[in-house]
Amino acid sequence: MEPNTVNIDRSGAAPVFTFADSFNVSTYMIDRHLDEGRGERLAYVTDSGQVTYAELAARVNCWGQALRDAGLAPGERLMMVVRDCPEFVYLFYGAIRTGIIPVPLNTLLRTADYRYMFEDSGCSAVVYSQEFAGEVEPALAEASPKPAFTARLEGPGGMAERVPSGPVSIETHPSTASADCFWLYSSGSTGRPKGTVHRQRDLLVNTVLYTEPVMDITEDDILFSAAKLFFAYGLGNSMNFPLCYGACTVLSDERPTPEMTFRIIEKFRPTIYFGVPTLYAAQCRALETETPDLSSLRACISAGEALPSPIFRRWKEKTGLTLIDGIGSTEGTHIFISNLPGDARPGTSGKVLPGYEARIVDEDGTDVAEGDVGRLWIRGESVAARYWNQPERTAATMLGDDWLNTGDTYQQDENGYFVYCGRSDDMIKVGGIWCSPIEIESRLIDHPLVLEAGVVGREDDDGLVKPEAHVVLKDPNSLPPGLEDDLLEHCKAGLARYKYPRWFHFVDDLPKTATGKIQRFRLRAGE
Ligand code: 3UK
Repeated sequence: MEPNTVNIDRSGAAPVFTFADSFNVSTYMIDRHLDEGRGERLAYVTDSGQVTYAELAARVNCWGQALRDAGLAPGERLMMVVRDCPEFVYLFYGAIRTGIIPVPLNTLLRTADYRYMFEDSGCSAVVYSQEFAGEVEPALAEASPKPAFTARLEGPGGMAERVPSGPVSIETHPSTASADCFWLYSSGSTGRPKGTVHRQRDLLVNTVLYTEPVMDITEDDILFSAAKLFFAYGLGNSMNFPLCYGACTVLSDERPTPEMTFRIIEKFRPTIYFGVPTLYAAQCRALETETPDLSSLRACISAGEALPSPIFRRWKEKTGLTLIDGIGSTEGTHIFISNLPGDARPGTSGKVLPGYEARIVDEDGTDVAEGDVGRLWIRGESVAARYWNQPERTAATMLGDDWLNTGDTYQQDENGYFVYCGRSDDMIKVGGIWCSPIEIESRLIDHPLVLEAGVVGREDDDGLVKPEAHVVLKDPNSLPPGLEDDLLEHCKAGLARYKYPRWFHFVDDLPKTATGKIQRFRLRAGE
């Protein structure tokens, strides 16, 4: 086989992938479109401009060259704290082109989070959008050791200025389908985030296995994801899915709100839209008084947290469109269990996509009886290889033979649809983004009047989970007026914005184990 090619046999029940011995995924996702005559078609559109596939391919080479010129070598990590813009894609694929490992980071994090990730990854470079300088630059100042190369994306001396302007021809770094390609950081309930190491093949395999049965993207589609590129969900939606089929993507760095999404949909007329349940709920509320033109949409996807069936119904009522809920994860690359158009069952995550396998098991890893609740394991060729430098957590999650312990509990209903029953750890998903209860509790305990705190997820009126805090005061006999507002401000100031508790309860003590660990399951049960 020609280097950097893949043969995808779609004749059987599930696609079968055969990769060339030498395989770098950037050729398939970027340059192939020129060979297939799509050079003049649009790859990206934004409020300020557009990029064709020919321009995209040229810029990926230029940005790859700029990374090389900055002294980065194959295998070294490039941390990206970058807003949604075409340069994100130039950096990501420019790095892969040259064998550098791109690591997109959540742009909503705080200095301490960034410092940890810069140190943990042993990265050689950090590139960041200037709007995140306030959190990233102090992290760089504190980090030890320091990355050798740092640059803002925009502005004087920024990365965009270092990129050669003329066409460059650059050798594609020889890699293999199972070699390290990119990382994403994934949060855990205990301990710090984990660098999740993905292979060259993962993003391509996942794109084919998920999107072909669910939305069958063609080069005539226009995609729009409210979830940003830094999130594994958005990374597929706005980058790997369209680039796999030569489709067009709308990018915006604006905060996703109902108004923003409606404006973008009316202006750019996307055919496929990706959101999270929290946003769909807000959009449904906005649709009670507004009537935006959503007629361009043919598919609406939901993921990141469980989709409550009332929101599925409201969206259908208001727009006539069926929400397609599917469960994916950073470790799985993207969605592996999904509903299908024409076969969407509200209140479930759907069925296993062909090419993936799923098991629901008990604590010993034995399959539970049909219909029983257990832990969800999935298997497929897009599952991450390992966590960076965390052999114990790798062993507990990547079980070998491409099996992944998702950390979720599920059961199958009588028709085989997978029904989400919560996490098997204490982690909370808020608007599709992780919150560790321990992190929120630690912040609360930092307050001078707080003795201890227990945080759990609780459903709001829409059935969406938000953090709820149970707080024990140092002086249980005095509850100063305004303390709740004070704690709220304290949390908002010290945590990523979405992590603040929506409810506070002042209690005399917290349920604990004999060894003093908070029993969050008892708090959840309302004890
Ligand atoms: C939860 C869901 C119920 C579940 C993601 C789509 O969310 C993504 O990745 P993360 O690593 O989190 C994974 C965890 O989130 N979850 C996600 N989707 C659903 N729970 N129903 C759902 N539909 O706990 C899972 O283990 O942040 C989502 C595509 C790519 C992704 N990375």
